[in-house]
Amino acid sequence: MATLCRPRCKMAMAVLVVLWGISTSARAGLVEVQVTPNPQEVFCGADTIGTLSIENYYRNENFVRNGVNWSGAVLEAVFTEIDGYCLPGEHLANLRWIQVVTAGTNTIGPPPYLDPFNRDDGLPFYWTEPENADPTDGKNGTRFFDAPAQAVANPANDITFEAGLFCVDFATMKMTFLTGFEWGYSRDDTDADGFRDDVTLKAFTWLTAITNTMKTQIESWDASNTPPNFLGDGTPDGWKVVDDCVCHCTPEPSTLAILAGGPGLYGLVLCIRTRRRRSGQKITETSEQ
Ligand SMILES: [Ca+2]
Ligand SMILES: [Ca+2]
Ligand SMILES: [Ca+2]
Repeated sequence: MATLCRPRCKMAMAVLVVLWGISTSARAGLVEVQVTPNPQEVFCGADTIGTLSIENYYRNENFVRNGVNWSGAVLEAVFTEIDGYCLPGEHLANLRWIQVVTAGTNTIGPPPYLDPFNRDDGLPFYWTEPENADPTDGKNGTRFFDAPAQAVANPANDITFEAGLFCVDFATMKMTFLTGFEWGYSRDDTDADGFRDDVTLKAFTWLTAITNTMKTQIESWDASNTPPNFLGDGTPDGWKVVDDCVCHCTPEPSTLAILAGGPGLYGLVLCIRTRRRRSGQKITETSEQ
């Protein structure tokens, strides 16, 4: 197996794109390119459901890892649910991130592909389910963080990403695109000091609708539940991108504990939800990226 994929493995090693330590937002609040607007409003159908803020987008040059110098970029985006979209005691429960590597040179795989190229589960999402739920990683889908980089001794490279925030209905395998953006960087020896450590960030572009590239990657996603590679069985798994909003609100864990103690309270919550929906305070959906 290792011998069969030798040439590709060699290239992959040379151009390794890493998901860097998630707690590495060492320079929080640094955005080195123009991001307008920031934050961006997020809609699902006609509902404004929150905002997405680009908290970090910067060059990450010459950091040392395992005794080797690396260069790359850092991007962090944070979704904040708007007050009043979900009822008090509830939160948006089914947010997921998807990232596509859309173009580049010396990337770990041939673009376009869903990130991570080396699959860590059978789902098309950027975070694994445990990562998505982790308060230090995906924060229930409200946080996207990536810090791709390569050793400065590697060949020059260039990479373009599209990241998208979705609501996902696992029962029907439908997902709604909420918002997204394009970003990326190139790494070369622009100062001619002999090290390919000089990073140039790509422009940041909001995506107000899902691109065909991302949609195709999602709808053709073919995986198995078999580790370590989760390779497919030749048939798309059936994920569909839909315009109808599939976002839903779920009681916070603390609220669930209260509800478990009293059916009367649960009835009250249901009653409030119905009344607010009928009054039109909750609207419906749009999709974008
Ligand atoms: Ca995945
Ligand atoms: Ca250099
Ligand atoms: Ca399949």
